[in-house]
Amino acid sequence: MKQLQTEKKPQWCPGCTYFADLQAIYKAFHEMGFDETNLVLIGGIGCSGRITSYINLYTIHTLHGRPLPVALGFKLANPTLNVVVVSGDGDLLSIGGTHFIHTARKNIDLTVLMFDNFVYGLTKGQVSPTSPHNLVTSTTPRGNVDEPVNPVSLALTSGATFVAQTFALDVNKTFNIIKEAIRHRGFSFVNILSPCITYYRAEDVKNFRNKIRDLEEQYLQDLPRAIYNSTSYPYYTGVFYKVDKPTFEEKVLNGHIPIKSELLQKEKIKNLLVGYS
Ligand SMILES: Cc1ncc(C[n+]2csc(CCOP(=O)(O)OP(=O)(O)O)c2C)c(N)n1
Ligand code: SF4
Repeated sequence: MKQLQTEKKPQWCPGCTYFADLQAIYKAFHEMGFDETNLVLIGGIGCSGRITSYINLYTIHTLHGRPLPVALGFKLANPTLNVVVVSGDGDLLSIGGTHFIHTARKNIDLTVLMFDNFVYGLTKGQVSPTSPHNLVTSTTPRGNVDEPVNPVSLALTSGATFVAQTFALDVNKTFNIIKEAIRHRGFSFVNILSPCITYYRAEDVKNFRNKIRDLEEQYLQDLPRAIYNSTSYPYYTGVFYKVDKPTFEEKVLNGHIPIKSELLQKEKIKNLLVGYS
């Protein structure tokens, strides 16, 4: 697993829940045998997107809100690649919100791991689309007047074919769900509840475990039931929905691989990148 770690020390606040998310990702990538030839990791902009600097694979730190179009480009150029996106609730549901809906709707074979910390962390705690109603933030000093977006409901109603939710500090559960999400053929979304310990109400973070309960779902193909479960509070963690449907790239590429297979060899990829470092 050490080989997956870069020399950079994560620039996150001490005790940030993202450290737990990163551990789960390291474990999943290690167990699934990912290296430079079979996985690309795309990050958005935010504390969450910084993860691209901490994983020793080919990664791209994109523009704010745009990790999904970049991921789509990779997947269409080379559908044999595993393409994983990691970003925050602001990046994916605010500035990148329409990309989220349309990428899910097209059932593109990507895995999106959203670090849901309920605020904009990097820019110092502004309100985000998942901030709870009444939350006091730097931009809502008298409390958030809006109702939050429910990321699990949004993914389900947008057409995602694998939808799950976990809690950052349950590293093993997150690890297992990440593996399942990556193995799923189609758009998979995992909302990792990762409260920001610096800008989210501190008492909430300490008590967060009381706000979750396990979802022992047996009816994974029942969309109305999954949507109903997604609205429950305390939050359910587990897999809400999982169905098999043709992916966008299967439909448009019909088995054609635009990038020739010899380019997938490790040494050749390295040669290709000489000059771009
Ligand atoms: C086009 C553009 N608008 C705004 C910003 C400033 N900005 C950087 S990160 C960010 C929000 C980050 O919040 P989130 O996606 O929830 O990630 P977190 O830092 O909480 O992990 C914003 C507004 C930017 N970099 N680019
Ligand atoms: S601001 Fe919040 S999300 Fe960002 S590193 Fe600090 S604790 Fe983590």
